[in-house]
Amino acid sequence: MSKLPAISPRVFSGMQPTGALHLGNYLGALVQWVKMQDTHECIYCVVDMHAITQARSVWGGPEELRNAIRMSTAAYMAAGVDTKKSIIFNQSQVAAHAELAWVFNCIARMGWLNRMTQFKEKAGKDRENASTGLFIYPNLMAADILTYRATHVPVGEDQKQHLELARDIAQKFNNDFHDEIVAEGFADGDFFPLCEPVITGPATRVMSLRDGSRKMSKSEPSEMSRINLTDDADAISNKVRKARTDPDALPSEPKGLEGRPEAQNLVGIYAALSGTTPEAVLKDFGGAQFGKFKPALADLAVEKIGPIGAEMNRLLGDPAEIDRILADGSARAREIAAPVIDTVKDIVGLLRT
Ligand code: AQP
Repeated sequence: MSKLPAISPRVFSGMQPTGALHLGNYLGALVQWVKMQDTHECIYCVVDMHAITQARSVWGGPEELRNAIRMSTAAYMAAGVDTKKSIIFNQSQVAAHAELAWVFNCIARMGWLNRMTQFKEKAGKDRENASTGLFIYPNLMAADILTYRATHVPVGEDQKQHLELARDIAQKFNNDFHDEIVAEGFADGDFFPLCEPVITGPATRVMSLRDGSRKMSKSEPSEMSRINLTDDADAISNKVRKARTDPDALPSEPKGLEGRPEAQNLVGIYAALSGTTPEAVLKDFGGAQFGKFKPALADLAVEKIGPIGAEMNRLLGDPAEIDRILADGSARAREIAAPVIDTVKDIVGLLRT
């Protein structure tokens, strides 16, 4: 009989160390992560095993990966994740993620994975050449969450489909092993929770500054497409000033932004950074040209993002301390993960001697 406690509210989320975190990661997820610490037990992961599912040219190589793991850790902390309250660690340090992912590779169906739009986008036209890791990425993501039997997952809009898949995997595991789960002492047959996506950050889909139809992304080759959390004031201002726009003035209501993706994106960023709504922004800037709006947005972005970059640089000045924080977080995460993966092995029949 398992000694695991009943499922209780717990938050899990992660980001890939594929480069510097950007404004989209911040507004789509990090702001919400920080907020949820006040109400939930939170586990935040630097998902380094996910990073290597992409071509080496995307994540760089071993030295770049190590640096990016430390940089992501510093970004989480600089944005406000408190390591006394919450756990921060890197995925590869807790073997249970990979072990549970293998079980889920045998639970998830090919047809489910074939429908994942992120795989299609990341694999591009050359699907035959994509890594198998990229294809089964959502199974590992489900394992990340369910290793902790987490119930809430704060993410940006782009992760919605992967979270639906995580729910399907949890449900199929609970169904396939119903009798064994009950025999382990989980009377209702719910071993894994059906985790809830929390897609409520201030801007759940921030778009590229160069193309309003593409999301802001770490792996986009153009640096001008995104504001990195490490950018200094000059870089932030320059990127905002050069952001693509159309020639028209701003409308006085959000309805007037339809069909103007770049304008909509910049207004959305302004609203998110200032803690207001697009309506309120357009009340102030309706009728203004971008020549007036962009400098105001640049000042706001420097004011809000600049201090995060400065704090990251301070934290990165002591890499040994970052490694210590990750080691401590991994130990705490392993403690939660161990009885879960042991019980999964017992349920499935993977003999533990
Ligand atoms: N543009 C975005 N707007 C809002 N939220 C976003 N997120 C990512 N981009 C945006 C959210 O940030 C979290 C971490 O994402 P990730 O690192 O796991 O990978 P991703 O979603 O694939 O983000 P990137 O920046 O595009 O990374 P690469 O280029 O490495 O693939 C998630 O919660 C995501 O929703």
